[in-house]
Amino acid sequence: MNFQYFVPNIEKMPRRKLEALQLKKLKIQIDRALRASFYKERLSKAGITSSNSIKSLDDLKKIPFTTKNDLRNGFPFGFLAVPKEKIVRLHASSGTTGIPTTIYFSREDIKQWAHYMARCIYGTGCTKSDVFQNMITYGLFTGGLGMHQGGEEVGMMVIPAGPGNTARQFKMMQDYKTTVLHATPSFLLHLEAKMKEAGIERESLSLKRAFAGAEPYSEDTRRRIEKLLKIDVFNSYGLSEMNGPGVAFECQCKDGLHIWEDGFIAEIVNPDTLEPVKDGEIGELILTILCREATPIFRYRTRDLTAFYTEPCKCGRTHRRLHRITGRSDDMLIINGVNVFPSQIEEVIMAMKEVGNNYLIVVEKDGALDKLIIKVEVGPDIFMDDSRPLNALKDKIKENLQVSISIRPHVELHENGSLPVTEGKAVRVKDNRPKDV
Ligand code: DLL
Repeated sequence: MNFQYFVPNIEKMPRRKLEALQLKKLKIQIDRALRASFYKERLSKAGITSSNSIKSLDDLKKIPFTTKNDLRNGFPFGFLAVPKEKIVRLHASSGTTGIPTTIYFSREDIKQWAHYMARCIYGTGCTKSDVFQNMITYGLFTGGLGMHQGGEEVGMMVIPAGPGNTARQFKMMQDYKTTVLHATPSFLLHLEAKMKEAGIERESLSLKRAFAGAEPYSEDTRRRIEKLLKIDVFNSYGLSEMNGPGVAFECQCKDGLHIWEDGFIAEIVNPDTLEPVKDGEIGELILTILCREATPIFRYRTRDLTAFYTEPCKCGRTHRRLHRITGRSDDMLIINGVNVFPSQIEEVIMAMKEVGNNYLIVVEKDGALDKLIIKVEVGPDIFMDDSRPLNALKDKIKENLQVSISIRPHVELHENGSLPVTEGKAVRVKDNRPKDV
């Protein structure tokens, strides 16, 4: 196979040199972070008052982990390490408390992000001759703009399609002769089903590849999409706290995701003891970003479970590979690529006085897509035989939830006291999606 490299001298850098580069960049990040109020306090407490306190990569361990809660507590500007005038963009994701985790970018940060993203895209075999239909959400979510700017950096023609409306997506694929797609794996499967329904011949399209990420999926799902759509599918991993997509990506070998170690320091720890696991063992991924000046973050607890590969990759890249994410160490649900914490749903439902004390969150597959169903008990004063107030209540629950979690769920109302009550810890979530990861 003829492997493609965007920057071969970095992508194939000997490990010793790569680690020296990481140390150099880590020291720069420390000096930057000391300008942010959150880290000024956190680092000083850990005895780190300047980059001189960091002598080796091992010294990173002196810094405590950073959590999503820390980011919220630092909202809105506690993590900001540059003057506000240097910020050119922000991205944010919602969370358990309604306080968004917000990441700020300088002009240089956006350039860096586009660069890492371009490496990912080029490494799958794409070139400037490709036509890239970006079918993921734009806006505060990082998937749209993140991938978009990477595609432009490679020189591909980027179609900022956004998600949904499959008929329009097919039209664009035909009109512009799209060769590369980006979507969640569930949307790619949905697309295939719609293609059949619409009677579109696969041969009328020019598709070659797709990038699929933002939610967990199995090797079987990848194969299924590849077979049905007759394309190569590459796994793409990232999270908004670490820019978004562009953290780790599969190369042409499609065997594990290379994590760009000149841009990120990756550790994998046992989520209970927080001690490092051996290479090859599954644990929680911890990430430190080295390629962003405006919002430095050290040792972020991603909650994603994965393992390092022990063998080097056939492609010759020296940056280590991660196994496909196998799950999370917290209760976050990912529904059609959107992150949802059960506590967000609870907060909305329990704030409504017409609602009773019990509810159940059910997630199912509806074709290829995920379906969120909220079963809610009505309050004791509401009668189940009067449909008008019931319908109004259903709509109100849907609307309030849409505002909070960006998903309009299906809502089922149940008589007061009729939903099952478990002894001991309440079971509030039933995730009925097949566990094939
Ligand atoms: O999902 C960024 C992204 C956009 C990645 C487009 C890839 C493609 P968040 O909304 O902050 O950011 O969600 C991050 O999604 O911690 C994982 O739990 C999950 N996730 C992302 N990619 C994958 C993947 C974006 N390839 C959270 N496999 C992460 C499994 C993934 N889970």
